[in-house]
Amino acid sequence: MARRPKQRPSSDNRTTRPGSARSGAPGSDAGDARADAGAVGSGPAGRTPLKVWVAMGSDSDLPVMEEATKTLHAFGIPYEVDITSAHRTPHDAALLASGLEANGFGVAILGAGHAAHLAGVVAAHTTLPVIGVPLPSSSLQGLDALLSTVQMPGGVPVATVAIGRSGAQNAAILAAQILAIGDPALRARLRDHKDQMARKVAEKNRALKSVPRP
Ligand code: C2R
Repeated sequence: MARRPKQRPSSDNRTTRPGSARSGAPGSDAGDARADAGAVGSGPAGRTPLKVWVAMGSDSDLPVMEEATKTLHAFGIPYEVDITSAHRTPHDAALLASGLEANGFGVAILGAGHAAHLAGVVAAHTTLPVIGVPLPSSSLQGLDALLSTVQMPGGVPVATVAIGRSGAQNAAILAAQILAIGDPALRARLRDHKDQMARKVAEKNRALKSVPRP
């Protein structure tokens, strides 16, 4: 049984990269929204903002999971990234999951492909909300990962998003929405993000209508 660490354990395969709460990703919608909303990463009044843990089963998952870290960064949400595996480093994965709450995390995002058990195992070791991103790394294009992530038995929820990049992006937005419950500044950035998306669609519609059609 994994011990609950007081401090976050260090691990050989950890690629920790604390997200900066003070810089937005250039060119991203959320980054623009964040800039518009003013105060960045301030969190609920007087409190250190909770971090998001982004972990994945392999370094081969990183290109897709970067969609999540980019989005968190753009919203000014601090995060850390790890590679850990319920299959290949079971003790490490359990230890990291058990220590999340004590180490200042508020939400966990787990990406895995193939028979994806990582999110479920993390959910077994924490009471924090866990979001699973099924990844299309196998010959089944993520259908295997989708089913093994979403089909959790009763009592141990994993909020499962779409397969691949859009899922990784939505996992970050969902994490932001969870954290925004206690953070009005973050809620304002999410609102701006939605407004910006709506403006873009309206622009595209105007462009479509400006082209004469037979
Ligand atoms: P490699 O590319 O390292 O062979 O990994 C990873 O998420 C990756 O998509 C192939 C795939 O195996 C997945 N993996 C899991 C778990 N650990 C690794 N599904 C797990 O614990 O669930």
